[in-house]
Amino acid sequence: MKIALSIAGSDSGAGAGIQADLKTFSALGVYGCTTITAITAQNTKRVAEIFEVSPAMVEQQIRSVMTDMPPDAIKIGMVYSRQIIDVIYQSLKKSKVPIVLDPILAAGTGASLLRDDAFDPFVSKLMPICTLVAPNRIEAEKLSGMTIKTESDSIEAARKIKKLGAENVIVKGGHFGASSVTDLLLDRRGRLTEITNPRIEIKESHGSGCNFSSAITAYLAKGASLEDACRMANEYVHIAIKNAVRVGRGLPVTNPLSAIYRDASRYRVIAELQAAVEQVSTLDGFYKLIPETQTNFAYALPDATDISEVAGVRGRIVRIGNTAVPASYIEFGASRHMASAIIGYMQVNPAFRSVINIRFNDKLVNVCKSLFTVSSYDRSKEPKGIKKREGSSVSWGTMQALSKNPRADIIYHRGDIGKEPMITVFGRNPGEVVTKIKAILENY
Ligand code: PXL
Repeated sequence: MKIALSIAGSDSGAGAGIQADLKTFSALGVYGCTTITAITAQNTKRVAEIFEVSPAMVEQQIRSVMTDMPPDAIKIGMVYSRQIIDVIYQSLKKSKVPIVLDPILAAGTGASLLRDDAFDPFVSKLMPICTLVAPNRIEAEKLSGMTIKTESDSIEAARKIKKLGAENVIVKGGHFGASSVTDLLLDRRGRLTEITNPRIEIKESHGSGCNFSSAITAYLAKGASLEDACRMANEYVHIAIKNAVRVGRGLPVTNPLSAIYRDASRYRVIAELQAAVEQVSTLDGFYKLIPETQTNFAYALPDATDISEVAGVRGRIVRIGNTAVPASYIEFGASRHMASAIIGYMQVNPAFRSVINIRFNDKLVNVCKSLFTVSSYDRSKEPKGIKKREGSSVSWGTMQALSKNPRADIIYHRGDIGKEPMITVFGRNPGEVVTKIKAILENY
């Protein structure tokens, strides 16, 4: 396993600093080691106190790691004092692995995280030993000694910062207020690369800078090129900011683990649905329940609000003679109508995340009524505005039926001009839906 070392401060609120770095390293699959330079007492609103770790102890931590578990890349975050800068410089000046320097000057909530008398040694000692320095606009202004208002100012500042000794510079675009965020990378050969992402509409989030520099470090540890590492880190932080959490009353905190949670739930959703589609398709006589427009079976991610967050069968489960056959594979976004039904359902009851549609007839409705809680809606009563939006009819209808009976796990409608009548069977998960279908078939 590749190893990354973070030399940084501790944040008791765990949004930034060492805690953010460890979360990021772990999420990206590298083994994270740490050297703590200072302990901050802080929350999402403010830094209450800073305790400096002794330079000798900082040196010992670095040595302990380096002599036994040599890192593949190193990140330097909050360094706080000139004495600590000195021991970091002495410890790393002969290092052969990439060093990413995050020039932490102040916390997002305001407090200074670098003593005034440490700024000059920060520049003269740490910049020349780093592979990449990653300032935000405010830090780039301080390092370059110029005001940055436009993108060409950023380029000029990056050139000035490079002259201070940094091999490569990336000026982060987060603090510009434009509709997109462009990070500007100036590499060792003087080549400029722009990395752009849409801006996310949240005020400011605590930890994003630490997540970004530690993500670059993790990717470099895994052997990525500098440009690739910056691109992947940019995308990674974009997701972490998008999923920022309000855990305190101050700034929202970025969520660097959200990408792995998301991937894990996507995998579980696909695997469970795949198994259930196989089960339902091979149930004796299931083909008899398939309507003219065929069947789809959907399973939503927790908190899904969009069709792209609901998995379904691409091409539906189709009737071929006396068999039911999934036309293709399971895919997110594959089912429009059933995705829309479950999204509507989840707005009333988020615990139910799966749905299948079967044919409508009065006998089937009576079987359903004898086994489950059934409600219905009248598709011809749908307001015109909703009808026009593709796929939104079903979510409107589902919510109508639930407003009549919020406990309904089966909902039907009798169709409309050009619309086939339909029964939809809901469950907490696809397994539960299959159990219901089985019971319906046994009584049909
Ligand atoms: O976000 C910069 C930062 C880095 N390191 C520590 C911090 C902060 C911001 O608060 O506390 C320890």
